[in-house]
Amino acid sequence: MNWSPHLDALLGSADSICVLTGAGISAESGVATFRGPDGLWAKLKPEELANFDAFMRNPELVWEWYSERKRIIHDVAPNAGHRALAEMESLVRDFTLVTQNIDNLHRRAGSAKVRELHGNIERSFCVSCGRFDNSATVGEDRKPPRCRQCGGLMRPDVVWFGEMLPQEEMEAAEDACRRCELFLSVGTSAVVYPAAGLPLLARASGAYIVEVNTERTDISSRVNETLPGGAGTVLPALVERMKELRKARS
Ligand code: BJW
Ligand code: ZN
Repeated sequence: MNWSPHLDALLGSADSICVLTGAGISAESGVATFRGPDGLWAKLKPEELANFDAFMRNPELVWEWYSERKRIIHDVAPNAGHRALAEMESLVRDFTLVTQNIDNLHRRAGSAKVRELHGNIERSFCVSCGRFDNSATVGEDRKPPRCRQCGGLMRPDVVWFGEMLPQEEMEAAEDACRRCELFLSVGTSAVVYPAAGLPLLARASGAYIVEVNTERTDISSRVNETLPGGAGTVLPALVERMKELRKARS
């Protein structure tokens, strides 16, 4: 696999790395992406499923859609791309993995320093009193369950359009962008803000930005380097090179 001498040097020396992932990294595990001809939004309208008003209009439909996705996610396994990022974490002093994915596959692959910008499908909370429920059984029914505390509707703990991202996660992601030397944008179309602004923030703060994607995206022309290909192939190659260079250094 080919990359520039500058990226090669950073693979050997960068002390601070931030990675942003999107649905593309889980595609090779069998989880559908959102956009594109085979994406979730090609068949289902986001405005009917991914905002709070849609949920309140038809909680059964939205809950059932998330239950179905939860079943799929439970049945799949992390892939070589997820595993490579878990290994990358162990090679770098200051490492932050920022994900837009709600599928929990990074943690299942062994990543610990994960910031989840759009929530996690494993959790739900009550729209009336805000009580969280992390129990695995919530969501296996077709109907949205009721809160054990107040009887309110439980909703998935994911971030829908028009909703704020979790503040602590977003601030940690922005901090990581400001201090990293190398930033990888992996498997995201980079169209959904504020996440799509992170590579640009990292670039404005002096980082070298590399995009890993099977296609060109909205930010391809604004990154320093693009590595075309699947995350499950490109990321393991980057990590192998990091290990080789860092072993030679120590
Ligand atoms: C591979 C691969 C392989 C495939 N290897 N690569 C106008 C302008 C600017 C902003 C706005 C606007 N109007 C509204 C907004 C704001 C809005 C927004 O950005 N909208 C844009 C779409 C225009 N953002 C929000 O509303 C956010 N909140 C917010 O801004 O709050 C402030 C605010 C509050 C109140 C009022 C106004 C502002 C919230 C965004 C929440 C996004 N939620 C979702 C659903 C999560 C739950 C769920 O999963 O159901 O998050 S939408 C969906 O998109 C999901 C994803 O995380 C997100 C990003 O998608 P992602 O990951 O990039 O996937 P894809 O499918 O798009 O791309 C996959 C990529 O992988 C492709 O490039 C492939 O090529 C690639 N690929 N195989 C490598 N093997
Ligand atoms: Zn409640």
